Amino acid sequence: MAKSKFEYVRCFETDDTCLRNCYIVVRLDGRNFHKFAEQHKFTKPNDNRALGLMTRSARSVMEELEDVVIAYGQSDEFSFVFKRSTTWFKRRASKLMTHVTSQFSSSYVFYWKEFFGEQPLLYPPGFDGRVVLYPSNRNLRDYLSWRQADCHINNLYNTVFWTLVQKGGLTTAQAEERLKRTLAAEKNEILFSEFSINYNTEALLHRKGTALIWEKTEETITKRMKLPNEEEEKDVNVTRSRKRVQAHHCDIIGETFWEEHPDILEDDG
Ligand code: DGT
Ligand code: MG
Ligand code: MG
Ligand code: MG
Ligand code: MG
Repeated sequence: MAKSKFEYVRCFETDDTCLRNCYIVVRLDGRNFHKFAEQHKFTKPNDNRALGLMTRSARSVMEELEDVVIAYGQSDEFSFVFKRSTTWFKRRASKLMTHVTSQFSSSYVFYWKEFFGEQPLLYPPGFDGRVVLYPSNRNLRDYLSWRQADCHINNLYNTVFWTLVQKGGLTTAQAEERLKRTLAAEKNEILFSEFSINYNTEALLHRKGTALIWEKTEETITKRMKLPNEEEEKDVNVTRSRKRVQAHHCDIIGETFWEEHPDILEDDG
């Protein structure tokens, strides 16, 4: 095809190919969700409808895009890890990041009703995205551990804070003052001694966040078909193995999760 004289403008595009062998992580985060949560009356400290919608949208990202091996989410954020050998979109950072973020954003709106029913979506939510590369399994696991530790720290704080307000009758200012410079052990102690709440038995979804991974499942379906040597069609059970996105609300910092799911990471080296 003949080139127009305008073709040279392509040369102004920057090369944002992600370094080979690295895991490509795209993390997205809700824009100004402090306000979004207020306006949509999210329950405090955790709103299961909102968390469910985040996870549903992340599932859509994994199902519609290629090569995401694990996704981890908490609060208004989700991280998507592309396998280190992916060649999807020639590893172009902007393509990967924008596809993840737009697929997630449109899904968030598309599935809103499934989680919030008749409560209307008051305005179009937005999400920012960023790309980070991790060259080793250790670095990638430390990244995911960092996000899960963040989930734990925030959830412990928010749980005590809102318990002091909702059950203890403190104002938000008083609760904030009460929690200033307290360590984790002291927060656990407030919950336990004043409200008989054992933090360690609080919902795993809230304490650990959500990890989505691909898992093989055996699926048995009934098919109507004609067998050889038989005249009539018959119902036959057929078992096939399918890969499905499964949600886990568990510790991903320690070894156990990774030992139980050895296919998520590729060997270093
Ligand atoms: P940003 O990300 O800089 O645009 O600003 P925000 O406001 O999104 O800040 P961020 O992402 O650091 O914090 C997430 C906010 O979302 C935080 O204010 C609490 C809110 N949020 C997230 N999940 C829930 C929930 O389940 N319930 C309630 N009530 N609020 C939530
Ligand atoms: Mg922020
Ligand atoms: Mg946010
Ligand atoms: Mg956030
Ligand atoms: Mg196009």
